[in-house]
Amino acid sequence: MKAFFALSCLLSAVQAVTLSDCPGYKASNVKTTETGLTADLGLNGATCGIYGRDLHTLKLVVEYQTDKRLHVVIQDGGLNVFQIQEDIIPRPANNKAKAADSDLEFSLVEQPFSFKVKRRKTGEVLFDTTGNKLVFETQFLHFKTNLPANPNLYGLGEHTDSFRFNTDGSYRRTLWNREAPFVPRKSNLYGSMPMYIEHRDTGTHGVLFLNSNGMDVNMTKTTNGHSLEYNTLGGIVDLYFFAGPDPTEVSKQHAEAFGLPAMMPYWSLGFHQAKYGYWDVNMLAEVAANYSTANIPLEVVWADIDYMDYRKDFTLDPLRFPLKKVRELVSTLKSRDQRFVMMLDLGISNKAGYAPFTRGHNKGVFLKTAGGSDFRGVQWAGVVVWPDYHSQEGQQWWKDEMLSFFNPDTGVDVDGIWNDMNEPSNFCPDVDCDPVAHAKAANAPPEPKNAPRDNTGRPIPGFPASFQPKSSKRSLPDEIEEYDAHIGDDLPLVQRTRDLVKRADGDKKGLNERTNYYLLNPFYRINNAKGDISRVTVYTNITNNDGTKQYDTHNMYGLTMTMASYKAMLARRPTKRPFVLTRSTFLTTGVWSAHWFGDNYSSWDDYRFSISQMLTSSAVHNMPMTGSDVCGFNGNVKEGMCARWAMLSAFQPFMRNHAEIGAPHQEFYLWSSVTKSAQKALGARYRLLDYIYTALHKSSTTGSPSVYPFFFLYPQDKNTYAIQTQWFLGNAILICPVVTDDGTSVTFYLPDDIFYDFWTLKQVKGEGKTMTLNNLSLQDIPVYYRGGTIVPQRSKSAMRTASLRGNEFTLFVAPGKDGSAVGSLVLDDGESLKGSTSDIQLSYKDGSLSVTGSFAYKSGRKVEKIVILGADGQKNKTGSWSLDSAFSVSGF
Ligand code: MIG
Repeated sequence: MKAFFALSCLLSAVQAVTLSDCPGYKASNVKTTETGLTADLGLNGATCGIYGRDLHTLKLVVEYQTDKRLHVVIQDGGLNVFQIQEDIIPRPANNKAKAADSDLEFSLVEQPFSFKVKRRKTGEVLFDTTGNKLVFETQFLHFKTNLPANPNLYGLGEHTDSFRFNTDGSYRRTLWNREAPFVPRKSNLYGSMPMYIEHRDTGTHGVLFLNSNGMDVNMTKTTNGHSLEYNTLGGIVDLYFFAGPDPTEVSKQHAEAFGLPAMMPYWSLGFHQAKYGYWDVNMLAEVAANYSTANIPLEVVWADIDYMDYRKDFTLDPLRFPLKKVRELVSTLKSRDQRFVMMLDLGISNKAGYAPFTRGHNKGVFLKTAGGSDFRGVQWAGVVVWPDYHSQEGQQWWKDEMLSFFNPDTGVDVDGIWNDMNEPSNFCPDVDCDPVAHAKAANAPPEPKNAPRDNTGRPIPGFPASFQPKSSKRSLPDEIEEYDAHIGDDLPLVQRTRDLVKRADGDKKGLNERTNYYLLNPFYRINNAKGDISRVTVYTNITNNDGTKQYDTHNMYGLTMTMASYKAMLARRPTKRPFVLTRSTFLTTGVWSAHWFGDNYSSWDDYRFSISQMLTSSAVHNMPMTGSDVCGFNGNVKEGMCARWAMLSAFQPFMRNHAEIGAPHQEFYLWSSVTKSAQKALGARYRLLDYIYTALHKSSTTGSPSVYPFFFLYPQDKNTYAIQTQWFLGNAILICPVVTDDGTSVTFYLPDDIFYDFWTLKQVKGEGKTMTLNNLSLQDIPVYYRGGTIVPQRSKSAMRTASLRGNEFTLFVAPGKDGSAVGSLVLDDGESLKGSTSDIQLSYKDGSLSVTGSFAYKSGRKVEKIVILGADGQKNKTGSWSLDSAFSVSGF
């Protein structure tokens, strides 16, 4: 008997279950109402058991939440399976639209259960699980939709693959946040965005999968189409369909449901400079002064972890960044109309005597092991513990520490916060890693150097005496020793043997089976580039304060840190817009912060990815304020590349030059060609600053993108669907940078429409084909006004955004094919959360310009020139038209 039992186990172990063996569910008790539908889904005794225990009884809930938004949920009957906490991602209200009024239509087949989402009017199928059985297990969820052949799909970030997914063979996206230096291709990166849009010439729709569990999304060619398959490590089926049909409408519907992006302060659109390895406070002053000397606008100076005492958050290195002098730096920057942003890492040192740790520990705000002790890992501060933002106390502790360290009267009066390492990244790689031994082996944290580094000996104009050099010698070697606790990227995957014995029953019992072992080693393995899901991060068996597991919430760690930082910044300056920059992201991150794409490389590939990443982020993921590290973070940038990158990045929403500690300095002023490129590009950027600001304002009030992919504006033109090296900043300015390695020419697409060269103002007729420009110097970047738009600009640029705000405006009118044009301009004080706003509409037709709208904010600014672009040159009028009220000008 024993032998027989063992044998049968063995047999079932070798007979691998495949997804097609799974029975699927049967729908019963289908109840249709005017505004939705409910049904029971059951396995009726059958099992699949492919990667765990099946849940036998599920509930389907379908809600026509608005005319344009459909919500489809499949959850366990007992509601024991993890669902994203409502305080992290509040759910959209169900406005209970009538099914009959909805643009979308849900239908189902009872057995095996499948469903379709169609466009009601045309019957066009958008999502269709026919023939693909649902699998819903304790640690595995599988569903799959059939798509047309070669679909145009975008999103499912964060990735450095093509903007439009490759449909040649099979393509996989894995969503599991991880530190991803060098932003590798075909890999999971720092953020997870289970949201895609699909574009067809008949319309665009969006599908948001509200699920934070690790997952693989596979796109595969089928006999007559494609399929998109979700395999997750858990959670429920929670789908939001956005009907569009215009692509911009999808963005707006996404934001309407899950939150409008945070409005950025005006100053944050200025140019930012950072470097890992700004070794002391003098160096920050020196960099700021050098920018002034070089006549390149610099708005914000950033301090990386260099400022910290032994890399501990909420501390200053007493020798290199003494408080008194940092305060002096901040007040000097302020007097120069410049700003200061500082980094906060996630991991908190647990060193005895480190007060933020002691306070947090006493309040119990750190993640705990099952035994109740603080769970430890390794980050820049050495052995660290992990703030648990899933508790009120955790958030309160974070806020208190920020309020006290960044206290303007006694601490550092910072303007913005930079959140790093929040994937979370743990240098202690495996579950048997001993953090103490590991931190020791990695020699973490590094000893600060014995003495403050002196500066170069050149005077630092504009900074107080204490910043001026005392000797002409540097007191430290130029080589800065690197603390490298990173572990190799390519460690082999640990092979494990598993018995794939079929499991008979699930539900509550199965959930209880999510034991320590299975939380670390789920049967289904996602394609995490780091291997096991707990590698190089907080272990997935750790329980959060609210009882949820890191297994389920891992992908939201960065989001919770960002929310907490936003709230703390708000508490510091309750009337001002917080500025937070985060590395790790999840759905809704844009509601709180700006985002950069992590540790790219000074390569032409990465230069090009900076465009596609920005497009995905702005147009699909509801994060309008993004930008890659300008000139590349890792590696040694060459002059020509940095010049091109300066030009390109001036037309992305967030513009920050940043480099790695081991990389040579790459401030724009270090090369004469880059200086010239930066001066020209920043001149244009600052003149356009209010236009960019207006685009971001529209994002934060309507959900429209800040950066438009080509097809958003030409949805019928198939040539535009894959374009990823050109973009529209706002909806009026087209950028076509040089994108070939060390190139001096660019071949780019212009649709059948009217354009005007931004630099020469000459009309260019697009013909629905590519054109090539040659002999482009390092200061040349083709930029065009799109016909049909009006672009308000400051007549003159400035070295600071504060002085820019005093400059008057010129309106550039770019008539479209029908001779008319429209635009808008938002004016406010640039920093208040709730202040008066002027939302000004500009329109031009038949030789007359009219300026209307609301004028609640009194800027005192005027339009001093109106330029009407045309085929035969421009028509100009100069005058003095106040922007504090409506006006019109005719006779052009
Ligand atoms: O493990 O703080 O992406 O911007 O300069 C590297 C040092 C830690 C990674 C960030 C980068 C930052 C660096 N950080």
